[in-house]
Amino acid sequence: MALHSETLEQFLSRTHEAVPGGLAALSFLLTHVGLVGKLLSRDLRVAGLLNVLGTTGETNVQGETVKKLDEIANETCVRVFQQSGVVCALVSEEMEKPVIISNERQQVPYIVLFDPLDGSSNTDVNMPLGSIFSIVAPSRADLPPNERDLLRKGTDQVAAGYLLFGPSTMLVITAGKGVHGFTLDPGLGEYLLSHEDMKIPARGKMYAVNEGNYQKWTGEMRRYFDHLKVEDKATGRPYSGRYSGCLVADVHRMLLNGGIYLYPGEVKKPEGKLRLLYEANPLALIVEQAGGLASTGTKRVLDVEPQKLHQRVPLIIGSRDDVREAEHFLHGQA
Ligand code: AFP
Repeated sequence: MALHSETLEQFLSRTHEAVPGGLAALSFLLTHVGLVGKLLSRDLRVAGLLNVLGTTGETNVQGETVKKLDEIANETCVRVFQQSGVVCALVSEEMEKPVIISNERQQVPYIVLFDPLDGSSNTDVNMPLGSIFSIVAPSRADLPPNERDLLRKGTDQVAAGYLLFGPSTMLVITAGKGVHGFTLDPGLGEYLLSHEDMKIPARGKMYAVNEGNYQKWTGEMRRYFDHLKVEDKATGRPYSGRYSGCLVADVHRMLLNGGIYLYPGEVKKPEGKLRLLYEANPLALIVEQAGGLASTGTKRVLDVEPQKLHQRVPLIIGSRDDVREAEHFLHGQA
């Protein structure tokens, strides 16, 4: 099969060299995100044969059961980013405290906040999995990062990306100049540009939500969800339901086909389930860069001022018109 497209490295050097002073360090970091994808893809492809399925018997800072693959993915991320030489701190869903990386080199420009393995309930049943990455720059690259450097609004991100471990392994990234998708060619060991300048349709015909939570939702959320099921050809309703158990996989589908993913606040859990810093923010940046929206139901996700490292936030994300319509209901205006 001919090399029909650019590699990740070729694309980054072509698109970033135009930036005054270049973004060599950011490009270098993004290739390390790609390396994480190659390492995890290799492990996941044969997970059933490596005795890495099932749980470790531990629970993480979220109070969730830790799967063996959660731990392997986290260790892989920490090792790769520590060795990169361009990362001064790491925040992970799987680690209560941040890892501050002391570098003999003074100018260490980036902090990475990540969910090493999204969709853990899928690990043992060979369903899609993902990894999510948010990249911010510390206030000063010559001093160790402080808490203010870690608790950053989503608009402060310099880049974001996700890995999707599906039938193919994909890396989708944005550095503020559009969203670009790369597909891993395992034979070459290279990511090849397969989805340049991804744009999400203004409206879709699909929703991704855990309908089992219906009784826990607010009246406004139930009314929105019931609205999606009413027949109305002009607005493509009733929508189809697609829920994979992996946020990355569902958001990726929305990016390509349009639609909306919701993990809303509940009456007893208004903050929702998903984490702001390393799930909602990076995916919100990607979806907004592709022309979509990401809301907590009452405000733009990227404008939320973080208070705690592992804080949760309701997430309504996807096509522009779908998110706006959902907000209309959730504001109680419908
Ligand atoms: P896990 O990684 O703990 O499986 O959570 C996955 C996730 O964060 C997101 O990927 C899914 O969309 C959502 O949670 C599934 O949560 P429910 O099982 O409560 O629907």
